[in-house]
Amino acid sequence: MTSLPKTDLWDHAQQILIQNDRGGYTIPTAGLYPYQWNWDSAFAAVGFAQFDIDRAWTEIETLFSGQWEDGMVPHILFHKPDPGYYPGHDVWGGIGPIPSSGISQPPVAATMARIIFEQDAEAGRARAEALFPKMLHWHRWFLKWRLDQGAVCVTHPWEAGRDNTPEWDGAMARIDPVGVGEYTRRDTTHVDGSMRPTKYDYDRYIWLVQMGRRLNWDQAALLKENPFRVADPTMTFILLRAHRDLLMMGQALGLDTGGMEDEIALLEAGAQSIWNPELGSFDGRDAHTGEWAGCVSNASFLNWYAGVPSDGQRAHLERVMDLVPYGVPSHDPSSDRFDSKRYWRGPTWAIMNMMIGLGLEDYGDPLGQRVREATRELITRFGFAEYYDPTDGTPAGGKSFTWTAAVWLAWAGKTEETN
Ligand code: 9WN
Repeated sequence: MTSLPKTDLWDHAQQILIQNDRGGYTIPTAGLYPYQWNWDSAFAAVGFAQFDIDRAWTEIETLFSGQWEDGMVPHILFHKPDPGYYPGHDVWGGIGPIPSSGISQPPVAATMARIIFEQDAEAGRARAEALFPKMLHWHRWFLKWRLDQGAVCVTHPWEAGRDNTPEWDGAMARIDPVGVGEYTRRDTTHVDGSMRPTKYDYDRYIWLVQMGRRLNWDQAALLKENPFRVADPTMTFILLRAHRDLLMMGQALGLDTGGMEDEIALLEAGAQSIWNPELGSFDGRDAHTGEWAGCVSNASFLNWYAGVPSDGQRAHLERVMDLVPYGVPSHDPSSDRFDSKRYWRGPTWAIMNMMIGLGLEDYGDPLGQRVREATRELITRFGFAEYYDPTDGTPAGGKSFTWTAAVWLAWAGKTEETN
């Protein structure tokens, strides 16, 4: 495998975004993921902002065109039917203005919007102003329905965007997917099954979707019935960071930001509530049983991104980075649940690295630079894959992947001089 010159990589990354553009929204990759995904779009936007600022805003605007009346922004918008993906809108039965799923995804959008706004404060002012109340409504939907001790819970493994992380193993084991019926997966027709979640996982994913649909996605009813509710570092840290960024954007725009500081304080307390003292790490906590997941995952390292520094967490990060050449692994390589190829049970993901790295760089911590360089090397040597085996860099999952290209353009492909 030879290294590509950096200039070619820049062009290649741009081409991937342009090729995956479906007119106002970007698909993550052709074939495997033919729709608009929520957090993928937020990263796509910041990638577009590096060469087409107008298109960057449009990406986020299209995402919010699917916002539900209660404020929820779905994790998938099915703009045009596509038989290549399962489950589609016929299974989800989302109830918003655009056919959609019924769950959300980590709210990265306000953070990326703030970055774009800072680049485009004058021309982009009206667009930022129009997005602000929609983003606030969404954040408050999480605050209303998803808090446990101030930490943000996920109600489906897909909601965290880290589908099969070992953090969900305990909560998943309590689900008996009775009556789920026959269904045909499409993901394993696009990529090797050894890189994807198992049938055991999918039965539970689909069972949870069927339950949500039966309850017509009524959050109060789901709160009572849904057995899957885990206080999650991904959601907690990302919402905390997003709310800080939204507050700053609101202040810069002179908008009403009343109540936001208290909400930030609540989320800060929530972040402390997911510190597992035995593990000495931020961790998932089952909101029904109070049990810890016992996982040092790549989401555990989003604390700096959220403005929550921790020496103990830093020691874990150095440790896991020393264990594999191409970190940050999604699960601790010293754990017996580590699987270097299976999706969120080991592989390295560029977007997670970007958030971890940006957070550390905010604190002037040289470890941030180490994460950025590891990501740069990974992409330079192995291309724009969906994710990578952290033990040898093998590219895995979908190819020509939007968010990996966006990470290159907005962060990993930049040196300090080009920042
Ligand atoms: C389910 C699109 C999405 C990402 C998620 C990733 C994967 C979907 C799937 O792909 O999830 O949402 O079908 O596997 O886990 O983070 O947003 O790239």
